[in-house]
Amino acid sequence: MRTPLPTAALPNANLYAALRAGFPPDLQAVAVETDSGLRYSWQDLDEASAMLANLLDSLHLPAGARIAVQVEKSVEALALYLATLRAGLVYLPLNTAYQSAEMGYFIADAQPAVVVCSGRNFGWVGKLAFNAGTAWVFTLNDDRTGSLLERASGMARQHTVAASAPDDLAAIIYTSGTTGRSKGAMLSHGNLLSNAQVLQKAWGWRAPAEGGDVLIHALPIFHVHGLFVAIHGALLSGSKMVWLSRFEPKTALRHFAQATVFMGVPTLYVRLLGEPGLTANAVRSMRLFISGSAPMLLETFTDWQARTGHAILERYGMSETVMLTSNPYFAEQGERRGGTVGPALPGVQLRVVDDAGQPVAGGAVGGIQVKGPGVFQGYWNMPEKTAEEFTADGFFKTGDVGRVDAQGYVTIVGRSKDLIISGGYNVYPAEIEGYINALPGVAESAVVGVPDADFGEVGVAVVIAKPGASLDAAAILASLKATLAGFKVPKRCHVVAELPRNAMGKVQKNLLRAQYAQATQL
Ligand code: MLC
Ligand code: AMP
Repeated sequence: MRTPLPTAALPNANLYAALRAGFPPDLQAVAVETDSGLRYSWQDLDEASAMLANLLDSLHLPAGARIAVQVEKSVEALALYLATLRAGLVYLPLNTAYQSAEMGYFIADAQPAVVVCSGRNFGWVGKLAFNAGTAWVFTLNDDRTGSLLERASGMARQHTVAASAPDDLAAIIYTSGTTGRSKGAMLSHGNLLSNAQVLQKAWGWRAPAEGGDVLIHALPIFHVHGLFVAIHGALLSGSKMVWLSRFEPKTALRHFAQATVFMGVPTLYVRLLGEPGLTANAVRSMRLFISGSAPMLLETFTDWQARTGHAILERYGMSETVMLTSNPYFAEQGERRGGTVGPALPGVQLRVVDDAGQPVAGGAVGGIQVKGPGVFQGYWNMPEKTAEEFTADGFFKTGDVGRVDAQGYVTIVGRSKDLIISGGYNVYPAEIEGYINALPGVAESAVVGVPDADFGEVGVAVVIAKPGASLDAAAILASLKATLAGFKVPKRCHVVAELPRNAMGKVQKNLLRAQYAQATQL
């Protein structure tokens, strides 16, 4: 057996330590500029996160304690994320669209020691948290107010970064499940840092000494794309971020003139293409447009190229694995091919298997399985579910279906998991069906995804009434809207007499998808 090294001799694997090392020498330079005109220097980020980390330290939380955060996008929320890392605690971001039932589940499941919510939600979120045994509930608003900042204001501006091992948890990201129960993907400092370093190289992030990059950050900061891929990329390379509180195409377009990198889900590109001002001249300072989180239509890729002269770089990833593949950035590494997500990133092993789990030959279509340094530590509190999702030889089953060509380019052709990806948000039909089935008068329901020009895909609910009951489609949607995050609510609802079934009695969702693809609301 190897003799373990004394901890002091090991380099600190804490992600914040690596991000901090990427800050530029001039700490007075602007690190983040917001769409409301605020400017934060690198020193501001360092000090704000130190003060918040000192506040977290002062609570004497046990190792591995979760800090659950449901707040609007702000630079202070970014500082809270960094503070959680540097205090060695576990960050648990939650979509601001989640309502009481959804938040209740996450809080009960994750048992966070601290919950941070916006002041206007304190009444209901605080109640859920205190009932679940959470000791501390703070508020944080997007106008630099709230009890969290009040408490942190008295704290020291210096903080020693906690010592973390590569496998120590840094974050838990909840992803919905095919059974309707959300699962918390546990990501370690090592998972996140290794991926950030690979992407830094692959996408040619430029340090200030090399001319620097400016990232337009237009995504929400409660998912992997906006929180990890975008923020880590910018911080690790000491690049300025232009921080948009929400995506609005005209605002983003205006900022393209002073920026170099943009990241978006396909819907953002579709909406930008709707702007007549999107021209090659408008993006002349930009060097890289990245898309991911959902499939991008080839038409969007080619339209973008025609309008701007840029080939969008499409990459593929998951909450459970961080980024897995990327089209090449550097021309000498190959062309950027629309409709593909590029080859596996360095360090990622990616294989395509048939239904029996055997690797397919000759570029055939099958299930995508992956292994690599970004692959998560398992689902929070769900060891059986974790075991189910890994093969005996340690590959993670992504649930995505695709093929790999002779040059290693991966094309995603579908999903074996029953999942709708709408505007970059995942919606699991099983969860929505569960809520619909619980409504009075409903016998059964099926939710399917159909193509949508804006969101890529949207949900459609098909519902059967109990004998003698009469159902109103609009009322069903209204009930869902009162309960669930808005993006999960199907855009249309049809009340029908029966659902198509196969010989086994299983609902044939492919037939429903075809039937309702073009239908208008009933
Ligand atoms: C909002 N709505 C949506 C929706 N977003 N419906 C379906 N899908 C969505 N994505 C609802 C609203 O509740 C509202 O309902 C109505 O649609 C119109 O909203 P909107 O004003 O058009 O929406 P907007 O606020 O502009 O938001 C659209 C968006 C946003 C595309 C900007 O959805 C977004 O930021 N998406 C990015 C998601 C993301 O970051 N994903 C990364 C996941 S990480 P109503 O009824 O109130 O009118 C991941 C891993 C990886 O997947 O590889 O990156
Ligand atoms: P999430 O659970 O939110 O992390 O979503 C991960 C899923 O998003 C993946 O399993 C894919 O189905 C999908 N995804 C991410 N990037 C892409 C992409 N570039 N093209 C197609 N699907 C993608």
